[in-house]
Amino acid sequence: MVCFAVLLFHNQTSTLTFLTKQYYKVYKTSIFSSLIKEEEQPVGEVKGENLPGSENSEKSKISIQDVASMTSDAPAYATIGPCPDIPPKLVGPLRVEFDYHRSLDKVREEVAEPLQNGGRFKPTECVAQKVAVIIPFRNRHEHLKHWLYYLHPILLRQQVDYGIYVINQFGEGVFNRAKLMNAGYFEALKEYDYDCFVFSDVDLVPTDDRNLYRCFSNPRHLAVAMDKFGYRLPYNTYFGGVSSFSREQFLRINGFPNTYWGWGGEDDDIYKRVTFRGMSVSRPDLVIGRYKMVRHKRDLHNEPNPKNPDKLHMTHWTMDKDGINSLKYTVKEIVKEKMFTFITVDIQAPAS
Ligand SMILES: [Mn+2]
Repeated sequence: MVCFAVLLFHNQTSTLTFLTKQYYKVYKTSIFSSLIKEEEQPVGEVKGENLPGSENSEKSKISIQDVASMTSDAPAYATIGPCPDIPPKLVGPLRVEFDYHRSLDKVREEVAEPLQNGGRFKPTECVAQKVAVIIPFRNRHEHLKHWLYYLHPILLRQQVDYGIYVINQFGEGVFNRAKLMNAGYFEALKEYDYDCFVFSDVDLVPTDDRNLYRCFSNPRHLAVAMDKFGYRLPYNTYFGGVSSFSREQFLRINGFPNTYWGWGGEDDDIYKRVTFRGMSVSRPDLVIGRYKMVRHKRDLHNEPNPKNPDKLHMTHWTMDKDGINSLKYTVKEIVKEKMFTFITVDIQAPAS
């Protein structure tokens, strides 16, 4: 059944791939040209997206000669094509174990060699999506080392032009996951022209490298089958753990809410933003979308906030005012490690 679905998907998208390849060479700064098209159609029309048959797809009908002449000033783009939709070096299911003897030094020895400082990597064999991986963080160094140990090799095999941004909440005030992710979006963009943003909890490791850390034609929820929920969604509209947004998709929902202090609710708010803006949620299947979570006690200063569930009734009215257009934070420190960029931000957290 899975094979059949893959074949079907492949057939449907093969002509489109050809068109978008040419399009990519000509309009190489366009982000949508490098988004992975899916079998499902978006609920609403995504502005600027060049789906086959749309008026804009006329732009794609450009001859090879035109492409060559238009890109003659950029030989790097003219000689290598976009990375394939299905990366060739994937291995599928992975064995993931959180060995507490694993040290950060040992992880660095094993996985850091191909990386640029700050946890950066760019494939040389093809033009990849530019992906910023944003990790909201505080006092979870133990988890981060496991995350880095597994994710760097996976991201290398997935052929992404990526950077790892650990966004560390300054101080001991109440934690705010979504506001940290908003700050991470801005901080990553200060550094590189990213066109895709993967937001991941630090304790979640995918156990199948076919779960692509990229952007798709709709916002994507990646953590669909976590071990702690018995390898299925806890509820249909669950959007927690790991997700990806193209820059356009993120802007379209005004980013994430800044006002969910403490544990809970912000992921449901984000899901609502996506549907209120006429987009649907893309997901891998329950086999590819498996995750292991590092077991841990609940964090200090991140108690479930009883006010958060009530706020969800207001998302429709508040999302245009509460988001990246109202975000306020200050950067306290930026530290470049070999395997990640560690950015400490003051998000004006209330005392707990
Ligand atoms: Mn957790």
